[in-house]
Amino acid sequence: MSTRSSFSPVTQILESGPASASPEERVTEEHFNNLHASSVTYRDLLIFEERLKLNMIRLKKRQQKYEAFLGSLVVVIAYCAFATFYQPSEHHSIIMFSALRQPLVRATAAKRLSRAFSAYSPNHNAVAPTSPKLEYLLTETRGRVAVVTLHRPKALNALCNGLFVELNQVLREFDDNKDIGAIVITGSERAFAAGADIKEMKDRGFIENYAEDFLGHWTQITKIRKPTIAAVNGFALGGGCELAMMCDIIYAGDKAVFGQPEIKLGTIPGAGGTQRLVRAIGKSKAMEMCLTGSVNLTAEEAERAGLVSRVYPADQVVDEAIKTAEKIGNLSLPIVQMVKDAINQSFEVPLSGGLTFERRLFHSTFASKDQKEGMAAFAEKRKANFTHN
Ligand code: CO8
Repeated sequence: MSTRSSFSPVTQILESGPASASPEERVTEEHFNNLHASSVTYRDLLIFEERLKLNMIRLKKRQQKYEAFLGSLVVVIAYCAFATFYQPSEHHSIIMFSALRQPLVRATAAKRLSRAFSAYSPNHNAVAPTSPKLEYLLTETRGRVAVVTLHRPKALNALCNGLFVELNQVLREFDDNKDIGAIVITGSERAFAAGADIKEMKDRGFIENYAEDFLGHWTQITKIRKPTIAAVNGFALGGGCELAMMCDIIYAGDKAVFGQPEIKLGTIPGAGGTQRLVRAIGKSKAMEMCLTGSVNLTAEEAERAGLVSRVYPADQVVDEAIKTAEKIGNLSLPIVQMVKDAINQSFEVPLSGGLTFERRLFHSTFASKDQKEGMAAFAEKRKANFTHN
């Protein structure tokens, strides 16, 4: 993600110059508003966060300066009041000047004063509550495309429970969001995901796994009704390979590696490695990968075998996935969902049942406004304007 080359106007604003005090460089309400714009990238958010931190430091320094000034004023006023009633000696003057040199005294005096005033001033600094922060994911939207980045760099995006809980949550949110038409899931250049978190699960027992349906919530991804595209760079091992296979389309960076090494840990794939992989690449290759745990597929091999639909240079794969997601996202959403349903049905039922299911859905598309619009646009030689109805 960090290598994406196209930066939005927000990035350009935020990147212009050092974090000094000039008004154009400060984070303003306009920048916040821009952050909702479709052109915002993950990089924008990182820069934005950085700029916010710098602004906070600057504000803190300014606050300290004001406090010091106010504190000095309090000390001088107190000294003047004292001098009005008593004859100040040289000793008193020395005490006052040394008090002025102590930031703590000045700040305390200022705080007392400001606390006294604050009871009368409006609460203009109140900030609206923000949504809870994601610990393991980064998310962004580009037009009708949502991009979810697995972000647990120190553990090669190992899929710990917390990561999957967050993933399910954000995918559900994007699935419910009518402004989103397709979702891209990606990781880092080094790892899409190096599998389930081995350290987290190593001491678990059978009874608790069975009783709690351990990792059963992973399958929620397959319930997402909008198209999902996995943009895979680096390791996609074990649960990482299975996560990619739960997506509708897989694009791979040229250095991607797909594997099912579970057998080397004394266990077996548990989220589709022995099922989806067979359907994707056939029995012999799937057996070889799962039985040895060490025969992995390179990106090119994965493409040849049909696991991956396209391979791109590592730094382009996310952009290419987003482009495809944009294409899909601009088509009629209900019709897109019908295609997804029909293709997924082919994994579940015999051919005759699948064909009947497909024909019924085909018939039903004629009840949609988008079918009327799509066919009218073709007849009138213009671009269709789908309204997702
Ligand atoms: N779990 C936990 N931590 C991991 C994992 C993982 N799967 N993979 C990597 N890490 C951590 C390492 O422990 C290391 O952490 P630290 O620095 O604290 O020691 C850090 O990531 C970097 O890893 P390495 O130093 O090992 O990096 P290398 O470049 O030397 O090696 C590899 C990279 C080859 C990817 C290596 O890390 C590796 O072999 N990882 C394990 C791969 C694996 O076996 N995956 C399968 C896991 S089991 C699984 O996925 C079952 C899924 C079942 C789903 C069931 C759903 C119902």
